[in-house]
Amino acid sequence: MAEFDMTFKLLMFGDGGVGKTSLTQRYVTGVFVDSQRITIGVDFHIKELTLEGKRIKLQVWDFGGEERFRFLLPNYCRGASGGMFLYDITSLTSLSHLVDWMQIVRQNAGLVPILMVGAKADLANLRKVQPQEAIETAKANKLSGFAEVSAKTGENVEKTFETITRLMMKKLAARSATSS
Ligand code: G3D
Ligand code: MG
Repeated sequence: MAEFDMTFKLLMFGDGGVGKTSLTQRYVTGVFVDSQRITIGVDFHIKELTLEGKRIKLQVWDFGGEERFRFLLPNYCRGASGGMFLYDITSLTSLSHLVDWMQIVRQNAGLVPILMVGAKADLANLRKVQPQEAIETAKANKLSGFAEVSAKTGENVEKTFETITRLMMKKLAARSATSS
């Protein structure tokens, strides 16, 4: 049963501490792990899903967001089909770093679909970033969509990974159409 119709490489990127590892874990294993170790470099996970009748293998690449691991990023971006930029809804700084991250990702992965993802949506009482601000930033930087998620409660997690997968499928279909 190891037959897939498509394989996608999905990048999780954004500052250290915004919740990339927790979100990846929640999606891949279905649980929230309360205390995350710091990701060293990159972690790699596989999730299998079926969408629109297609069996899809999703490779989720979870980066260490720390400055000292940034030198690894260009290499890991190569061959990516899409990505999620994560910021923490309680940190304006984490949103403001979008441009730096996007520059590296665009340069090395090209014009692949990328979602703007506000993490830790359960911490609404500590909110510093309004959805509207993130949506405008996403538009200004040509991202493909926006969602808020909580790895802690599971809110919107599955749906958001499905959204990016559909966008990657669309992009792949468009590319096949122009090359044949
Ligand atoms: P990173 O991989 O982007 O560096 P992590 O981020 O997934 O390691 O998460 C950083 C911290 O934020 C962790 O707390 C983690 O538990 C917390 N966190 C992640 N996602 C959520 C969420 O959806 N809701 C809440 N409330 N917290 C979240 P620690 O205490 O381990 O530093
Ligand atoms: Mg991490």
